Amino acid sequence: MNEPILHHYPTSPFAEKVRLVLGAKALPWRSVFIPAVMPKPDVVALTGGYRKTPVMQLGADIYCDTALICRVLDTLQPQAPLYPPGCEGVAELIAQWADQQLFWTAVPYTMQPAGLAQVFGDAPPEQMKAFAADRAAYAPQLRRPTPADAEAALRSMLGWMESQLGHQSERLSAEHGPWMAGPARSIADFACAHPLWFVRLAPAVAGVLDGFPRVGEWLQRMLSLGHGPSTRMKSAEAIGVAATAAAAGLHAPVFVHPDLGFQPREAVTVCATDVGLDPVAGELVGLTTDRVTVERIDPRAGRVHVHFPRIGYQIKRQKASTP
Ligand SMILES: N[C@@H](CCC(=O)N[C@@H](CS)C(=O)NCC(=O)O)C(=O)O
Repeated sequence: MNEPILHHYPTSPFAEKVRLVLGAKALPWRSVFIPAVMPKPDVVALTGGYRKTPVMQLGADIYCDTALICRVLDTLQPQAPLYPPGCEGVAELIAQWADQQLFWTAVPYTMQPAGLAQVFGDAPPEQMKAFAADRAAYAPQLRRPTPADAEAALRSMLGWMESQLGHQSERLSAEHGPWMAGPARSIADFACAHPLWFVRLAPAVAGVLDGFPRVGEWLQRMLSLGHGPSTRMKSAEAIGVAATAAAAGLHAPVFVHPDLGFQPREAVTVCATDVGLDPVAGELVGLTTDRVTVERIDPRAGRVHVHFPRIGYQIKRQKASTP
């Protein structure tokens, strides 16, 4: 089996979500470090424009967004299921909430001045400035909460998680749980863990977690999953892996469902609807109610298939160019 290649950087919370999934599934993987700010030429060679972190690659198939990456990993290694029967629906509902609301609360909370200094370590002021400028352009329309707003919201959310874990522990033995969505560990746990992992990177502000002992114990159990066995790879090598698979015509099977408003091989763009709106242009080769895939040809990576979840992405027909 081809090892999944994860394009990521160490301080990315969404990358931590996937690293913990890889740890839970004990899947060997290849690790490519990418820049935290633009430009990211080797990422864009694979994705065609998508610049968020992380991105997962299997040969010439490029998977964007952790909602899809986690689905693909669960198919690759069904052991330690992320969508256990019986709590799949509630697990997805909690995961969607955590990836949006909890993330956009925990991150601004942590990035207040005292936390920022610790997340960035000894980074020189120019690097901090470059980061601030990059993120301002990345999410221009976003109204960021003040530290006071973020702390109040985070405390409420931690309270909900504490009571959810308390409810579970009445029914479960300590060794099996409690878990966020019920009787088994699920995608909900990984989605709730990564924003709180980020808070813990900054001890100056991490005291907010202290009042929530069940959350603290659960987070410890989640983080002790680790990241599984990984081997470093250079980004140029990963592009070579894509080019080789593309030249052999090796892509995951996809199809365009006929009832979803688009024709196979239509020229389209796909772009996120929240932040990081860089569109990816290509020919539509896959469309279902939960995934969309475009094919594009890159001078270095070759004919790659770039896959996105359907939720949170907009597909647009490309305007035909006038002759
Ligand atoms: N919905 C996306 C969100 C990913 C995301 O927001 N990642 C952050 C880092 S944790 C990001 O891309 N920041 C800008 C960047 O890394 O360039 C997912 O689930 O993968």
